[in-house]
This record gives sequence, structure tokens and C-alpha cells, in this order.
Amino acid sequence: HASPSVRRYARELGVPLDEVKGSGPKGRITQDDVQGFVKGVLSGAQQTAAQKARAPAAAGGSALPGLLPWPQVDFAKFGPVERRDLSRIKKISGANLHRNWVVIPHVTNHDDADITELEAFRVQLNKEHEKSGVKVTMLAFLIKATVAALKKFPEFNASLDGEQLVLKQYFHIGFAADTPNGLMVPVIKDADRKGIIEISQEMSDLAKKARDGKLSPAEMSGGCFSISSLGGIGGRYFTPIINAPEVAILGVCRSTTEPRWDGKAFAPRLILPLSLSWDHRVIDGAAAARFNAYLAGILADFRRVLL
Ligand code: CAO
Repeated sequence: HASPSVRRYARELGVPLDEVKGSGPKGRITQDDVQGFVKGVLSGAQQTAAQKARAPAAAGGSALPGLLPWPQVDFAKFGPVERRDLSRIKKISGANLHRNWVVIPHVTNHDDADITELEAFRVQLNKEHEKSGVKVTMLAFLIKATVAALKKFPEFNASLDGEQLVLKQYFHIGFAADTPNGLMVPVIKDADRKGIIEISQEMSDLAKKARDGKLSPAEMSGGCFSISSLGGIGGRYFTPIINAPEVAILGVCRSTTEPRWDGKAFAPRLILPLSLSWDHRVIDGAAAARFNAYLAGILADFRRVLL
């Protein structure tokens, strides 16, 4: 129960009256009760039902209404433990990854690219540029190949804005960098206008800055598409989480020499595993399979980037 003036007051403040406890006669809600509710929410002492539904599961709330609360376990009961605070970057990237994982309907397509010739070319380039101090990396070729694929499939270079798709006419590619403090995603701006050597140099500078904790917000913003390369570390395939508001991300693992049938015999080929995660609200499975196949085609014969 609440008087019309209290109802109006609650409406103006956006207070859900059914969540306010009344202190008046017969549980009637007073203006003071509404004010107390607002103060409680602002001070963090209280949450609205909508806030509770959005609260991270690990913080004790449920990620979605109806989910069980996060298990509360006294780990020390089972053996010795040590508690460590999450780094600032882990807290920020964790909250972003959690939102993206929960909100975006992810699908991941796996494919392989034959990079035998490309790797030989990369090794040759590095010999030629030995004295320059710039190391040409596979990731630089992947960035350039990705730009070509984004040009061919523009819905991958887009963001959702309500019921509209914002198609970008620029090509800023982010790459995941592992740092002592956690994951960071520096962005190579205008990758379409840069050569492989320039991209390699810039990536090395940005990765160093990321590791030294010196990346500026501008160097991490404006990305259209991200690449997460675990190639230097290992693994076969994985399911990368999309870096919202982007709509797709490419995961790359370690290349291995494998026997491939060339029509007459098995030949040893260097095979790079690709994992493309995409937002099913924007992209369809057929388009994702085509994107991967196109990308693999470019990596197999880099001259195709000119087409
Ligand atoms: N297959 C096989 N070997 C590969 C490879 C691949 N796909 N990619 C790189 N390598 C090899 C390189 O040849 C190089 O070997 P040498 O030291 O013998 O020359 C070594 O791995 C390091 O590679 P690199 O110098 O080219 O560096 P990179 O481009 O692979 O990586 C960077 C740079 C910043 C992406 C990397 O340091 C990094 O942080 N990776 C982790 C990204 C990550 O954490 N992703 C997960 C995000 S989701 O949690």
C-alpha cells in the first residue's frame, strides 16, 4: 500500500515499489521508506532485484534470475590454501569477458591453413632483415590476411547497435597480449595501410608496452576484430571469447608438420590451426565457414591478398 503521492514520488525516482518495505500502518509505504530504499541502493547496502540478477555469480549473486547462488566453500577445511588479490587488469578484463560470454551467443568454427610456403617466406624475410632488428612474425601475416577477409566479408567488421549494424570502413586489428598482470588487447590501427614489416615492428612495440604496463587507453581502443595467438606457446584449437562490441575473434594455435594428401601421395605440410568465434546474432554459420576458408586460402598463397 502507498498513497498516490508516494507512488508518484517512487515513479519519478524509478524505485520499484514492490521491493520497498513499508514502515507505516499495515505495512504502508511512506516517502521515508522510498528515500531509505534509494539511500540503501546508492550506498551499496542494498540491491534492486534487477541489480541482483546482473550481479556476477562469483560475487554471491546469480548471473541470471533463477540460477543457484555461487557455491560458498571453506576451502581451508580440506587443506592449506593461500589467498591472493586479483590484479587490477584481471578484474577489468574478467568483468568484460564475463559480460561478453554471457551476452553474446558464441559459435566457434575450426579450420586449418597450409602455411608451408608462407613460413618459408617469413624465414627468408627475417634473413634479409637480420640487421634491421625487426622480426617478421606470423601474427603480422595473420593481421594482413584478416584485413583481406574483413574486406570480403564486411559483416565481420561490424558492431551491433540496437537493431542496427554499424559497418566499419576502417581496419583496426587488436591482438591479445599475455602480460605478467593479465590479458591486454593493444590495437594496430589502419592495418590495411601498413606493410608486414611495419605491423611487425608496431606489434613488438605494443606488446612490450603491454608487458611494462605502459599501454595508453587510446592504444587499446577502436578495435574492429581481434586475434588471439597462442602459436608461440602451444595447443591445437580453442574457443576465444569475442571482444565486444566486435562480432568475431580469431584464435590461432601452434602450427605442426602433418602429412597431407596432394592427390597422388602424402606430403609433409605445415598446418596452422584456426579457431574463429563469431556472434550468431550478426553472422551465420555459412558465412563463418566461408570466412575461415577464405582466410586459409590467403595464408596458403599470400598472392591472393592482392585480388
Ligand atoms: N605456430 C608455431 N610457432 C609459432 C606460431 C605458430 N602459430 N606463432 C609463433 N610461433 C613461434 C615463433 O616462430 C617464435 O619462435 P622463435 O622464438 O623460435 O622464433 C615464438 O613462437 C614466438 O613468436 P613471436 O615472437 O612471433 O610472437 P607471437 O607473434 O607469437 O606472439 C604475442 C606475440 C604478443 C601475441 C605473444 O607474446 C602473446 O602474448 N601471446 C599470448 C596471447 C594470449 O594470451 N592469448 C589468449 C587470450 S585468451 O585468454
